[in-house]
Amino acid sequence: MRKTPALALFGAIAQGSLAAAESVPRGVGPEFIKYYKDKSTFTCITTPSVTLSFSQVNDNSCDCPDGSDEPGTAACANLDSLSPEQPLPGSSTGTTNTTNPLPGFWCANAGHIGAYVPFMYVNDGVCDYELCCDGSDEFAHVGGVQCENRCDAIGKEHRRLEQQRRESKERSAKKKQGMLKEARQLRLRVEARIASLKKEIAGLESKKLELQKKYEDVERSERNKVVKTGEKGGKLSTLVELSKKRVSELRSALDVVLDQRDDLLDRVEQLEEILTKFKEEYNPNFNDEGVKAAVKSWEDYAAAQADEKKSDLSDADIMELLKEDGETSGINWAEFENGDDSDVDAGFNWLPTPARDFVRGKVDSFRIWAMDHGIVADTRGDVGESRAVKAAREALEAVKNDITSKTSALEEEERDLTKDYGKNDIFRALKGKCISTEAGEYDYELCWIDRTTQKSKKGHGNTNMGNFVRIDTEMVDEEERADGKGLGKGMRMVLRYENGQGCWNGPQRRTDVWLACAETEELWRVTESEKCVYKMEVGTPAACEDIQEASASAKDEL
Ligand code: MAN
Repeated sequence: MRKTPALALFGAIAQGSLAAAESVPRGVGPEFIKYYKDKSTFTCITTPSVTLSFSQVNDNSCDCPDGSDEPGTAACANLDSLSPEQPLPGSSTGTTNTTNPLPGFWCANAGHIGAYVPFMYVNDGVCDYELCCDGSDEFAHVGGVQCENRCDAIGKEHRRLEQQRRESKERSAKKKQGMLKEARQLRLRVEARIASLKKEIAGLESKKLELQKKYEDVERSERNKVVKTGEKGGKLSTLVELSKKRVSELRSALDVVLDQRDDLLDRVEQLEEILTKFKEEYNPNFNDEGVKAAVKSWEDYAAAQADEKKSDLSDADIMELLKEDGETSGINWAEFENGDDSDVDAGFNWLPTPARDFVRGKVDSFRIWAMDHGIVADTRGDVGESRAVKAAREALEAVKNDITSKTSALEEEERDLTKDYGKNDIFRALKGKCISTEAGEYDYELCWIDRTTQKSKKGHGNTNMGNFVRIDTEMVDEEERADGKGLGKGMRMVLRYENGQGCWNGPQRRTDVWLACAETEELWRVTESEKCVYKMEVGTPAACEDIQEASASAKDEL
């Protein structure tokens, strides 16, 4: 069977039953019948100055300069627009520029679809069933050729395939609808994540301010402690424990000593009374030197006692010292034990709270100033960070880290929203998915909106063939493939993947991914059109027409 010429003459013309009518000369297509109505004369279609007798129509002799008098023979095939270019000796025009207004020999193909056959195929002894399933182009049976009418079978098969194609188109369009829905949901999810990240970051920012202040306060307060708070059972708690015990022992001892003092004071008093009485009642006329010396010593003692300054410590003071420690007296040990310990606090326990805070502030500032000016030892870095400062700092850092990671997640999501995912975001539904095929010594992989990869089957590692940059559209004009796995004709989306691995002595690899409609994602074939420039042909429902678009373009074709 002859190969179909590039310009297929399948007309989008309704079945040519009229052309088959007896009154119409053989080979006239429906839209040209009007030129052949007059049965006495025939006027050449594009050269109306030439009029012939109607008997010259289809007389196998090319009489019209435009060949329109031979719609049903190959006599004017040399004027066929499909004929190879040639100087035509003896041609009435003498040029190849004349074109036959008739597109070819009309084959009515009843039961299938009428079509034009190039004039040069008429009576050439070959059945051209692809164009002329009714075999009418071989009416002269040249060389005994008999072309039976196969239109019933061919028409049936054609309709079956058409039906199949239509159903597949519908399924693909439905899949596409599903993808669009998924893409919409994915976009909404990204938007929701952005909104919630923004909210979380705002919350974290105010928490950060709080924690920053808290950290500064704690650090400031901790800097001023004489003894830094250590771990449980560390220096301060041991010191507090020992001090408390020691103070309690000293208080008990003071109590005992106080009792002993009172006893001794009683006895001194008794003795002084005895000696006073002795001094008053002794007889100075007895010249007893021993008695005289004793009285003199007593008088000196009494005089010295009179001159001696009384102790500053009153009994009331001593009683105050003997009171148990607590919030309102002595040392408030609980403050130290609870970790809320400040050396200055202990000293100012007796002050009312506002006054104590004021004094504490002043002392703090002074101490820091003194440390800064080297007047007192700077203990800030010596002991290391206290537990309270560490906890405050770590809490602050945790929030800062959280803000950093959430901000970069937010930026990532915002970038994603501005990315080109194609019309109606359709490729969002394919994000993160990959398809592959093998060809020669490689496996090839396409990861949607990400990258293309060439993988050596011999274990030589993977080669990046390009990273996704954008979506373009380009025109293609390719023969339909029988299995439908081809680009066909029309505008097609092309996904550009660029800046892949450098080619030895050449550019960076890149891939053009051409898309055509298919029911499922499939990488049909990969070719390397020039060194390190790859072409992938891919089927996907994303490239299908929508149901409405499909029916609109079908109408256009009619
Ligand atoms: C490898 C493959 C080929 C490519 C050459 C270029 O063999 O990536 O596709 O043409 O490198 O050197």
